[in-house]
Amino acid sequence: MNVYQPERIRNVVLLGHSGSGKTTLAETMLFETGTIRRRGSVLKKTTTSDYHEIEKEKQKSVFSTFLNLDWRGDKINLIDTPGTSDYIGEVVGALRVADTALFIINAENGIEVQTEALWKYTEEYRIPSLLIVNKPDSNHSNFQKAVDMAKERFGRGVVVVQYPYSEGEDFHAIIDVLKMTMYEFPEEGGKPDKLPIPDSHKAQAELLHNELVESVAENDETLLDVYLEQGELTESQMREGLQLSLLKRELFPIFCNCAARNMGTGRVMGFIGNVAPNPLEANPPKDVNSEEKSLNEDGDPMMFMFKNSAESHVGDLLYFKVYGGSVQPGMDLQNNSTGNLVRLSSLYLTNGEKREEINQVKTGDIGAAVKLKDTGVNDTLTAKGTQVKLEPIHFPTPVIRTAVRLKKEGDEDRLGNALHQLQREDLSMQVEHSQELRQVIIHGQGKEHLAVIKYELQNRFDLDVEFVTPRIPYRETITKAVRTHYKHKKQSGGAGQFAEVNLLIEPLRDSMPEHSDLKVRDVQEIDLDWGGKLVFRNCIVGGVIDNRFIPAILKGIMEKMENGPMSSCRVRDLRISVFDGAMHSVDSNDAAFKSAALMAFKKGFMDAAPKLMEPVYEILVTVPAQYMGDVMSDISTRRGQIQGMDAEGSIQKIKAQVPLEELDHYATHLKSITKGSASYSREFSHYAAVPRDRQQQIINETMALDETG
Ligand SMILES: Nc1nc2c(ncn2[C@@H]2O[C@H](COP(=O)(O)OP(=O)(O)OP(=O)(O)O)[C@@H](O)[C@H]2O)c(=O)[nH]1
Ligand SMILES: [Mg+2]
Repeated sequence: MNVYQPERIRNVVLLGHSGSGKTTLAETMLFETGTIRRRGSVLKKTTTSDYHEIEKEKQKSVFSTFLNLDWRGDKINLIDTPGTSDYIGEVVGALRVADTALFIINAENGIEVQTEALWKYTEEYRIPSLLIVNKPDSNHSNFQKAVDMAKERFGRGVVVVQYPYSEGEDFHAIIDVLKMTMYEFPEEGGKPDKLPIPDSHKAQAELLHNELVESVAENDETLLDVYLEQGELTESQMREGLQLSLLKRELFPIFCNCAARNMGTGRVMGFIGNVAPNPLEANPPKDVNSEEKSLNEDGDPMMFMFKNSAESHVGDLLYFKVYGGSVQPGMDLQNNSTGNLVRLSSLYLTNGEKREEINQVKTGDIGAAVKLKDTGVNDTLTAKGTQVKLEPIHFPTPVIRTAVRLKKEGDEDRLGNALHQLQREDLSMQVEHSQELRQVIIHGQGKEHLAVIKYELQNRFDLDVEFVTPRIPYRETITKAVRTHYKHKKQSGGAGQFAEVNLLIEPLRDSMPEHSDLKVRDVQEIDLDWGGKLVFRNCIVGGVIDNRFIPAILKGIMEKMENGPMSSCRVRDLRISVFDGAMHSVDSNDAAFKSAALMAFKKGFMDAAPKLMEPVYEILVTVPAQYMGDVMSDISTRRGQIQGMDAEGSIQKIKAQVPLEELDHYATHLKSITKGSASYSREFSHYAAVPRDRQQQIINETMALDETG
């Protein structure tokens, strides 16, 4: 493989709803460019792109795959992404380094849900986008419907460049209204014959041609003048105009392809080479301060790590894009996340599973590296002394959680290591080792995402695991103030133990009453690790308890707060004042005061009308208007409270607060009641009292868990 100049590189990401034909199209492109000799298929599990076992099993993509091909001297780095929304983490990394997006639309269904969601990402990332309508050979193909839907959803910028001569089984030719040519394909696909547009299609082709030329002219004043004067634009003027309006996301050309029959990819690759931006022309990346960083091919080397896909026998395989200079094996670069120097060892170009070693990667190009010490996704590596850090990829926050249970004891360390590795590879998942809940909890993007994680744990890491319902981090607090007292006295043989403590325990509020009989000598405001506060006050007068025992008293209280008196849940939001007690000159010590305080607190807490609190999340549901009613009534059955609504075209946004307990299978349920068209995000909001009838039930459940462990 040659080393390419930035001008000859095109970084292209394939996007679209699952099943639209991205992997098939990628395979066809690899075949057409001679990169592979035999064209594999998704159904036969033989594509270059879906090479992971789980992808073969599911017959769909789960991971983003990096391919590279040469089309007439242009190097196309093609990234095939999964179209299932659960695997969005794989897509956002790819979007970060792509300079052009190719949306694949299934001609049977038009614009589908995930395609719309991905479109929003390309808007946000400002990625020039083309659309390819695929599967025109299907008996259910409806090209015009796909075009109409695209115009409706993505705006007037959508323009037809190609359309099928006929649809269904008979499909064999594409009419190109930019070149004003018909491409007719041999039965086995491949290189088409270029023919004049048949009379029966002339009027339609002329109409679309004029629409296209007008759209290009409209977006550029100089071209508009030429067009108005001459009534036409030359091929090079069209190219120039298309290039500009593509980059500015003013135009979104539509092509037609039949990936399965290998018809039409050549023209699309040609268009990418001629019109799509090279990395130097593309919208530049930003650094962590949101400043744009233009690419300097003659400058110092700079590379950004955007994906980690550990491969067997090599360990972490880190994919990178070069944003300045060029990088070579043996170079020492500075990792600006850690400050450490990192030596580059072997560098590769990849075509799915196949890796080819390369001795240089230039500005704008994408490669993969192994054995990079302490380096991971989102790190920027630069020449020594250069401090640039590119903006990290923002992975979506998880919407679903599960607890992992090992079926065999003794595998805990192996599980910990496996999850650590999986997390290095997938930043859209989060792992929480919850001491509080005594569970390892995995947070992910959906049921299928969690299923892939389970598959990896079982098959790649050989761990016998099951996924179980995660516990809820309830909290305990009190609703009234009490004074409590405990005397700890023990006589065992020689030395005894003695301590006596009086506490005032109050619910913590914004404005608290003062007590005329208490003299506050010292206040500690403690932010609890598990949220909420403890205000701890020393109100001892006359030295009835020595100052040196006060920390032991606090320790005793804190110990019980971590393991609440009512249901072993964490306790929060209290004000506790030590106001009296007694000590003994010989028998009092820290241990005695700690025990006395713990017991006093435990007893007082239970007398102070304790209550259980549950975590409440704020959710934001995005849903097409027609499902709005269903989603709202579902939220109310989940004890949810609607906070607000907002409309964005035909899409509604619902904000609500829902207890975590009610969100356990929400992601899956929401999809099922909206035919996959709704999505949601969530974030912790606050703790609220558990309904009375649930409280005792939860206490019984957690107590039972305590016994079984
Ligand atoms: N009739 C017809 N079927 C096609 C065409 N292209 C792809 N398919 C079929 O559509 C199905 C899905 O194709 P894929 O290439 O796996 O789709 P994808 O977009 O990669 O799907 P995800 O990986 O799930 O995102 C497969 O069964 C393909 O054989 C086409 O041009 N015509
Ligand atoms: Mg695929």
